[in-house]
Amino acid sequence: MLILRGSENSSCPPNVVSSTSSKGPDLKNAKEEDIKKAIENKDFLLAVSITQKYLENTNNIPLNIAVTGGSGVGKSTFVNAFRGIYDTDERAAPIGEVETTMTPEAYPHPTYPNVTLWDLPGIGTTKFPADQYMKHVEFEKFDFFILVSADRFSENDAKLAKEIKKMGKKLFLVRSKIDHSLSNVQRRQQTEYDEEKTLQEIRKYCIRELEGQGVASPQVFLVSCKDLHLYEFPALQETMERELPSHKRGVLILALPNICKSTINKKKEVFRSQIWHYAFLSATAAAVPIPGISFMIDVSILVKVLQGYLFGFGLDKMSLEKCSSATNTPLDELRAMLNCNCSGKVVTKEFVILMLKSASVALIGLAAEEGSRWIPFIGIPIAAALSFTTIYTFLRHNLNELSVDAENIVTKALAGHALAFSNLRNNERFN
Ligand SMILES: Nc1nc2c(ncn2[C@@H]2O[C@H](COP(=O)(O)OP(=O)(O)OP(=O)(O)O)[C@@H](O)[C@H]2O)c(=O)[nH]1
Ligand SMILES: [Mg+2]
Repeated sequence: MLILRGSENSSCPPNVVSSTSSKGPDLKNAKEEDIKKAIENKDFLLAVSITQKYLENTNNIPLNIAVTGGSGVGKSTFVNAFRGIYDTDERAAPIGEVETTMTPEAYPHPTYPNVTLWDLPGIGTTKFPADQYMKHVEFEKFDFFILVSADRFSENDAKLAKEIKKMGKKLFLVRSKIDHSLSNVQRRQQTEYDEEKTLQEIRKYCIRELEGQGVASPQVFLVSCKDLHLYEFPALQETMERELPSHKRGVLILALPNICKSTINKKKEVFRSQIWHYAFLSATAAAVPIPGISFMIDVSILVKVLQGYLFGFGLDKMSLEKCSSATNTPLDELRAMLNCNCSGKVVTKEFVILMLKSASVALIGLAAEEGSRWIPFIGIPIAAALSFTTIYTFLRHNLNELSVDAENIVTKALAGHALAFSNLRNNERFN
């Protein structure tokens, strides 16, 4: 049976990643010419298999992120927070009073296993000079480095920063535990305390230290892994996105933690840019002269892609349960905020067939309009055009609904977090 390749782990969605085009057929990497030739020769099975191969390749583009820095600065906490994993999760990098690792440890993203965060030993831990350290950790395989410090950037940090840049690798400097530093200053300064001014002073101090040690134009991001949506993690995300080559940008965006509406919107755009590929696959399959094959492919595509949306937006059952306990909101109350039929559900073939049946009337109207745009390229029977438009409009519709649900859940989570945070601050003030 022809199905799209999913994740190794059956609980994970497929890695649906990375084409940046939403304008229509541009299957350059998928050997557009080969597909056209296969279609001209009426070898639709071959066209399906080339398209599937293309999707497999683009969905598995690797992204390797190295996290390094001195001992105890919060590297493992960053690795977990970035992957949206609690420190207590069995997949978490061990935190706190553990023996510091001497070799790079790989931590795959729970939803996108092609994205790996690497917890690297700090340069001071290994006793290697900077150039040997880079060889020791096999620097070539990393797309970029994140160098973390919880206080001043040390001489070792500066040496490593210079070496990373010398090797032509991207480097992002993170000053961690900002929440902790701010609390300390607030306690000391009491009514004189000014958060913005304190943040500026910390940033200037870090930059001065780095420049003093020969690191040219350092940009430092002030981050709290306890509150990723606060301070400068969002700015760090945006800078990473900008500096990555375009074919990896979508990979990064999908792997980002859902900390604000802007992340949800970017994920929606990446998902949206991929829809026509699935619709195209469905259309080509519709032309395969084997009874039932198109339907089998359509349902398989929809199951995989909808699951991908749920996991990507944090609307799968487990993410909602986590959100419920983190925000102290009953699960039913969260569910009542969701409009899309598949939010919070386990998407199965049977479920998709039901969704298709209930959506069919609305879809047919849209199908006629959308279909006419694509028929010339596909150049195959009307059944194929209908298949294309059904998949296309069905996915567009559900993606829109799911992104609204995801925004609502993020808003709820942030409100819950703000409340917990202000209670914590009040408790600190009283103690
Ligand atoms: N308040 C606060 N605590 C943090 C933050 N990041 C890390 N921590 C705490 O700092 C301690 C050390 O964190 P780790 O993530 O284990 O640090 P590490 O750099 O991996 O440590 P080693 O692997 O031993 O080098 C833990 O108790 C974390 O909870 C943060 O942003 N804010
Ligand atoms: Mg660690």
